[in-house]
Amino acid sequence: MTTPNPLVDLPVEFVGSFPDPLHRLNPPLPEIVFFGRSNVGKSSLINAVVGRRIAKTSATPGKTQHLNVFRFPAFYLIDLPGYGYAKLSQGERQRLRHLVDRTIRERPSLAGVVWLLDIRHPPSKEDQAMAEVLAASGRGTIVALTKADKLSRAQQLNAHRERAQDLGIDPDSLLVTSSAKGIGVLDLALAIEGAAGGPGSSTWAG
Ligand SMILES: Nc1nc2c(ncn2[C@@H]2O[C@H](COP(=O)(O)OP(=O)(O)O)[C@@H](O)[C@H]2O)c(=O)[nH]1
Ligand SMILES: [Mg+2]
Repeated sequence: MTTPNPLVDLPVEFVGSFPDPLHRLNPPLPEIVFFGRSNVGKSSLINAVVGRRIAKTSATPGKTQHLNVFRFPAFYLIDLPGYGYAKLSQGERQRLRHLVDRTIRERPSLAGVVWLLDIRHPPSKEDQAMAEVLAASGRGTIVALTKADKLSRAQQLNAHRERAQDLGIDPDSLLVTSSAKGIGVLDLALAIEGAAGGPGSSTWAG
């Protein structure tokens, strides 16, 4: 028997969309945050991992400017706006960077961060800036490499190693994923379930 995805049968509700990175949620529960570059496949991966469409996917990126919060019985999932969208003004980009930065550094109940990077591309300047924010925050983080189905199996192995080198981290802390093909989705769901047991119980690399 294969392990079932622990998240797919949980009830979930949309709590709201909040511009304040420190917006307090009631009741306070552990929070898992998803973030990454605009168009990296964040909404698709969120939907794949929870087994239903809760996050809006879009071919026109750069729409969400707020924290979108979803309540599961024992934790919150927070969908952060994608950064790095080229068509945003300098001021808007800065505002987004600031929002992501403060969310990751300062939210008191953050139990885990899922950071998404396209498996095919080296981290952009903004990705690198985010990597620094993450490292400085000491938050338990999973790096999900997205859209693996766009590469052959051999290319995936290569790219996995290259992205680990780019980031200067162990390949084992990178998770190869594809929401289109379901690759890595169960592993991510299990990691989220583990981390959401509470900030103290997280076993994610910090
Ligand atoms: N081939 C492939 N395409 C994907 C995958 N995930 C997302 N996409 C596509 O990438 C685009 C952006 O996806 P979306 O989830 O909205 O990205 P977001 O802006 O990061 O939320 C859409 O056209 C998706 O269909 C994947 O795993 N494989
Ligand atoms: Mg999205």
